[in-house]
Amino acid sequence: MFSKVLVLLLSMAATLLQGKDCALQIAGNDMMRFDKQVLQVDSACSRVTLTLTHSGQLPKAAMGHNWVLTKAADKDATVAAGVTAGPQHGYLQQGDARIIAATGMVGGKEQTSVTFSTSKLKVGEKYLFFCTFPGHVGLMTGNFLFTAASKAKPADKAKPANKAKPADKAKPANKAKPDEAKPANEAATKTMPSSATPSPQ
Ligand SMILES: [Cu+2]
Repeated sequence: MFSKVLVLLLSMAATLLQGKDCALQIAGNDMMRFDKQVLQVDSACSRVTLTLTHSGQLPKAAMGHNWVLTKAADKDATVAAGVTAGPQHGYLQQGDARIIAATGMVGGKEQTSVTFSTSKLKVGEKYLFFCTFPGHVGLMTGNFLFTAASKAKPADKAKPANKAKPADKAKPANKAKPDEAKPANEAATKTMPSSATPSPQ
């Protein structure tokens, strides 16, 4: 009994030291789209597990998706190298150091996941996630935000209150422009029953 409590306490302490495990979910469909354009974790997450679900029906060979994370600046080269690597390597260059994390390719109704450490990520750096299946990156790219852990924020740094704007900087009143006077009967005749006598000019 006592030892169980001890083990529990130790594991809690270990968790505190290691930071927490965080989870992200994303899905890709048959329309070549991810269901999220932005994914975010904060620096309190020491490990992240990303689960990719293919919500469509099409097979991997036709509409495969993966989820790859790199610095924004590394995206294009990573995709190009992946396409060259070909389907036998899941459209990823093996040992590509630019890749921070990547899942395998999935087809319709399949699911996969990858767990990665956030130790290489820097708050403030721009990261992108994308699919390296040929032709997909244009539509299947999103922002990956790695943000500073949210410690109890100092109560809203006194935002400048939304000052009511000085009441309508006297817009020039809509002066009825004399020259716009439409021919009076044009609009009227449209709604007028045909039997009605047009008003005399
Ligand atoms: Cu894809």
